[in-house]
Amino acid sequence: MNDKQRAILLQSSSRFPPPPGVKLSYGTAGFRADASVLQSTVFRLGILAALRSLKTQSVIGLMITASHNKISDNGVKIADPSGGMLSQDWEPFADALADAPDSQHLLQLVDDFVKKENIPLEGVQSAEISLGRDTRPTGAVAVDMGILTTPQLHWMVRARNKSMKATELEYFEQLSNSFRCLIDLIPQGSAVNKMNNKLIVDGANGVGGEKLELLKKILNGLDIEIRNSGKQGVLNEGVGADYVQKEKVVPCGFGPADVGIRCASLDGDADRLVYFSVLPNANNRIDLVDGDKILSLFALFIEEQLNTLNKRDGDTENKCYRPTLGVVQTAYANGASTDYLKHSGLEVVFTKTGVKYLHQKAAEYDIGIYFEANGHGTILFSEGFLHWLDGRSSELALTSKGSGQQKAALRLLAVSKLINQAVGDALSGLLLVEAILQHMGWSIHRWNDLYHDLPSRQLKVKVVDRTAIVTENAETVVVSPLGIQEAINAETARYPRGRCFIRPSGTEDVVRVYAEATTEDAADNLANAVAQLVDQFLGGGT
Ligand code: G16
Repeated sequence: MNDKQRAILLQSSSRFPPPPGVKLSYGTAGFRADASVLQSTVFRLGILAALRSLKTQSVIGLMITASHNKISDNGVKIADPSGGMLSQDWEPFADALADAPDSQHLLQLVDDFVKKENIPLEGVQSAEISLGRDTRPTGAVAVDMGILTTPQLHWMVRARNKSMKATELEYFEQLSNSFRCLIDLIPQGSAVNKMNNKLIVDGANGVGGEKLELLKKILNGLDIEIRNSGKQGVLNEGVGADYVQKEKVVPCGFGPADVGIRCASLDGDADRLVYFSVLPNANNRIDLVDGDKILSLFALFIEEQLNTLNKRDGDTENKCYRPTLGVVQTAYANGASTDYLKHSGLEVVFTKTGVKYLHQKAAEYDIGIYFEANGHGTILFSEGFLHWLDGRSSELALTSKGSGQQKAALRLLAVSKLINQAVGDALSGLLLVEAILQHMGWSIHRWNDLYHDLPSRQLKVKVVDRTAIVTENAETVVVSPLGIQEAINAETARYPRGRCFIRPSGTEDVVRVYAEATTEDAADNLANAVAQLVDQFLGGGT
């Protein structure tokens, strides 16, 4: 298994710990017990089903039933490729999986079994499981929504739980309608026609490019060319938002012919978005417009609308409502972006890396804008503010239709529908960026000039045990191992405007090093020096 597979297995299995003191066996016809103790078993048999499917390169069945047992029981069993019962020589593995005391043992078991059985985990062929259940109340309904971007699934779950229609068509319609609304609200005489309308999108050879092709068909007002949409090329290899942001070079399929054109890059599941422009005569180097700058653009636009909406113009004070507006970043945010946002009068707060932390923090505001530098982010609107905005907008439609205030209210409502309220979404983020650039009449260069990034460098260091690193203060200070933070501080102090931190990755078996300084050489040297410190304190891994 690779690091990502291990991390996913560890993280997901820790959500379904086995109940203490319960020992289960695959038995006569699968696992069977009181339904209340079966969660971890069903989860683990799902793993077995996937492995069996990969091993046999066939469809495998998973049936949730306790057959003739009483209603409070439930069970789970496998149907083999022939349609018959699970081959008996896999039953001991099923038992061992079910009884593994914790996630680490489970991981070890799976790892050993995959090696012993020579199961291809990295092949192009993915597992296919047919899932069935009987009528027991403890059987969950699984609806396979098919191939989707991660944010589409999050959007659908949210919509479904709000009793809204939640198909891909509704998702696309909501995005295209709210985008159209923002475009229609662009003030007459804005510099819109002066900007280059063409956008080229790198789809990371993943699902995002495929979905953008579909969305594009119902969009008006955008000239989008999609490359790396997965028909050729390998997912995330030399392409995609992570590659572009970390390496700061063009993705495959882009080159000197694209100089001057606005370009964007999605990641493999389309929850990250970065923009870039190809530099002339620069050996494939790019001007990166990262998540921090997307955040800055969004914050600027939202502030502009709030200011317009709250212009007094004879209104009584109680018609003005100043929502709380907060901006959430992580330690990876470029120092120049934080300075810019603070100088613009915005409240900036920091959390640990991970969308789950940023999202939670942003939800504390009426309008919370969060972005990681890597392009993960969105804008959250509180229900209370949206309710007020809806009312205010209807009122303005009666009293001052067509006024700047009414348009500002309509723009904010459109943003709340365009931008994915469930999770960061590269497709909806891209449409909002495009709408705002048209509104401002800005080229990518004008946008990029909002502030100038401090040069930065990110490195990965392999160590024996990355969990030995314990951090505090939104991952800016290492409290264990003792002494390493002092050593990092001493190194950082050698560079003007130097800033550096280390943290254990939560998705790969590495320690991440981030450094920034006033020149590229200084940022590189600082990152390299601190990477060596990590190596000294934590020992090189294999
Ligand atoms: C995930 C998380 C992001 C995080 C990234 C890197 O992204 O959703 O919030 O920034 O991993 O995390 P780490 O530095 O801990 O490895 P993705 O795009 O892989 O889902």
